[in-house]
Amino acid sequence: MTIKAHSTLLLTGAAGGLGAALRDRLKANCDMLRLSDRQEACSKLGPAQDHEVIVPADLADAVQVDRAVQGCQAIVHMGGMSVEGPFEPILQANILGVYNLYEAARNHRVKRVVFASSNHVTGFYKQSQTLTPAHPPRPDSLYGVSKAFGEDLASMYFDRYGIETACVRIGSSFPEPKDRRMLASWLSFDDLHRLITACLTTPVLGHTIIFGMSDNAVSWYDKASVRHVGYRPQDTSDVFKEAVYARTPEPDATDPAVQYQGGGFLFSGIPMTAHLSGHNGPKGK
Ligand code: NAI
Ligand code: 15L
Repeated sequence: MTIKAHSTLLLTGAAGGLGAALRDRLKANCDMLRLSDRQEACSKLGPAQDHEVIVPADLADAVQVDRAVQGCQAIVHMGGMSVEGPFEPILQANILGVYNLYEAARNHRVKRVVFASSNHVTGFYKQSQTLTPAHPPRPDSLYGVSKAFGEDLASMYFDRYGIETACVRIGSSFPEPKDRRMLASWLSFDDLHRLITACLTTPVLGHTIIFGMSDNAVSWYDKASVRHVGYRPQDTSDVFKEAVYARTPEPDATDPAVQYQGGGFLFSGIPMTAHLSGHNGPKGK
């Protein structure tokens, strides 16, 4: 299968954790990989290597984003605030930022985007539930809301302008699961690349929502719902289970961070209030 579906591919958030993991892997998907991040973060990238060009851009700056997008055929959009925090930076990077990105994509006739959405779009579902993309969003944080906004914006740009997007609700993509929750949400870097490759190469993508996970034994998502793009995960968190159990305490089943899919994001950022009876917060809060 040819995976070099686009000659110039833009990777935003290139200096971040997933950007670093994808940098070498995505070179197989294009002739020229354009790496972008904020100016100050671009120093982490070092010099551009073969088949790379570095174009700094703050997502909140429409002119800079337009320049980064010009001449690209597809975008892997990893840039933005990746955790919960104050509203202003989320507004700038994730809401204004994703709008600027799609406006630039429209302006330069980019055909396809892989958007790093997040499991926190549906973080207020219980871990006992199995979700499909048809479940409505239940964001657990301002961060989750900003990702839901990006998904809806992508839908509008598909319906109005035909720009195809895979909104990949990434679970927890790290070298290995850090805790028991991540045994369900883990996505290996290789599977992330497999999933992005599938989204970039499938003949018809449309606007689609995909839960991005490895083939973990425990899953909160219907595994069949990712098959339409041709993604077949090859890794599993199961190989880490014993080690994770050994180094982490028995979870408190009454703790909402254990009951809900969003885990600790339920209690980060804006305060949880008493009206959420039954959501009493972690012990001591
Ligand atoms: P990260 O925080 O390591 O990287 C994000 C990058 O975006 C950083 O290099 C940062 O400088 C850049 N960025 C932030 N604000 C920006 C702005 N205004 N303009 C330009 N660039 C800006 O995050 P990570 O882990 O690499 O995640 C990448 C993407 O995947 C993020 O969008 C995150 O929300 C999403 N995601 C990641 C998950 C994970 O497990 N790593 C899980 C779910 C979603
Ligand atoms: C995310 O959306 C974050 O970007 C990442 O840092 C992890 O915290 C992940 O979700 C998670 O839920 O584990």
